[in-house]
Amino acid sequence: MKKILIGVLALSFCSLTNAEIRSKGNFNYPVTKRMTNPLFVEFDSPMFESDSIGPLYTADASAHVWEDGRLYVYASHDMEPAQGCDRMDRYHVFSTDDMLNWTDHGEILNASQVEWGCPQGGFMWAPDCAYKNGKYYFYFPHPDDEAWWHTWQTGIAVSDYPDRDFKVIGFLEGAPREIDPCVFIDDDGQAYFYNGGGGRCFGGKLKENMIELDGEMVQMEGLEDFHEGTWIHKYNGKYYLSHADNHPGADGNRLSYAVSDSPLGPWKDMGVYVFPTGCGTDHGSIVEYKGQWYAFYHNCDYSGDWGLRSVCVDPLTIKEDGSIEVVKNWGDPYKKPFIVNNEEVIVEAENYNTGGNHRGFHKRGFDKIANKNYRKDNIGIRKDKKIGNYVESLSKGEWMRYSSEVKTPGKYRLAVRMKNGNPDSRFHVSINGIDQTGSMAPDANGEWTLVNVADIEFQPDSRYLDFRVENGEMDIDKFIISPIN
Ligand code: FUB
Repeated sequence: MKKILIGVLALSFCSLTNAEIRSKGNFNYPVTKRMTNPLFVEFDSPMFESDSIGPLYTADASAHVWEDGRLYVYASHDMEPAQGCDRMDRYHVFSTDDMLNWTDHGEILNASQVEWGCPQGGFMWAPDCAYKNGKYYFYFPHPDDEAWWHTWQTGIAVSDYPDRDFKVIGFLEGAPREIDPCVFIDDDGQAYFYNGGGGRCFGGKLKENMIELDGEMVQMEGLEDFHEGTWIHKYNGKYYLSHADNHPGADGNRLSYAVSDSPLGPWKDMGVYVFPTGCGTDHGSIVEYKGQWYAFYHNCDYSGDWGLRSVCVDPLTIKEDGSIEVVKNWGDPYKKPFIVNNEEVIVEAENYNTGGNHRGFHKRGFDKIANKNYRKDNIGIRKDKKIGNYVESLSKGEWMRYSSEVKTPGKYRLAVRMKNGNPDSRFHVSINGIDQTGSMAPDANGEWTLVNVADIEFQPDSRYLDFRVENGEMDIDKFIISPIN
């Protein structure tokens, strides 16, 4: 019965015009809001197969500056509740002319409009868009069979506009059955197509019509630890290929880049430019807008669920020698960074980093009765007569971040004063987004306890420490970092 209903719904959806789809569920587009990271969550989204509305979760941002002078973001859309990446659908387009006020232009394409698509729908993964000869070409990975993991095609939809009226015209014949399409148009007008995932990255030329390959695609050489998410940009005559690496675990992939004198390589690996965001995947794009370079990427800080991601953007610095600085997305120390210098240092939990575009602290929902006297951007801080200030009920998916300055590198012992009454509670500690402790279970005695966490190596470039709650909830008073003699 459910299948029949979905089929009927899919058919009726196919017969809707784009404008009807865009206004379905009383969503009126375009809608503009002022927002900072994580982007787009303040827009409304229909939830998966439901009339309910939730935050708009987005990933895999492809950012382009088009002829009208606006910066457009083509992103994939994580539908809530997520089931890994299976339910991703209903691409939206966003634009801005000041990087602060963002317009959601609404849905431009969904799986039910892809005639050759997999029967179960969803699986509308990381897209890209290109502009040539007055037309916008939207490339999206989508399987053509139920066995989605090895049946990817690169769908192509075309429009006269950047933000509406896209019509699917088929798929890119002869392209490897891979995810994550990316199109780069060089200064001489030649368009290049790339895709790849699971460790292999392919590239080749597109014909002038943008819908056919010009010759075979070849595997890109010289990339190190390539996972997925190819993006190409050009700077000072050099080609840059950025991509997600294979950094494992809950902390997730990093973004790395490589350079070449040619758009098809061979490439020279240049290292990481976005540390893991705690989200499993990452996928970026790099673009210059109004004289400033920007790095788009995603995290899942807002939802705490790696299947419900949010696009973020931060300024990117390309140095004189052409190398890229690591994107500073960890905020600023509340007053000053903690200094690692061969003596005991106490970091009070309530002094988590402030601001920053990816925020120094994340606790879902606002806490109205917390100790408002302590700091203006106070979230979750309580005062206890004996303990003083502490952070209360840091829960699953929540985290705190502290900037560090390392004057004497080496191994230090980390202990945390915390209170936990839940035997299922788990946490881990990361440096520069990389897990240092593995999943740890604190004492569950319900009393303030000094928990010896781990011996941690601080390097000269250890920029910040994260305390991340994986399960349960706990109160945190302070971190004690002592030299190991
Ligand atoms: O969003 C689905 C997949 O996750 C993308 O295609 C990959 O790049 C990763 O972000």
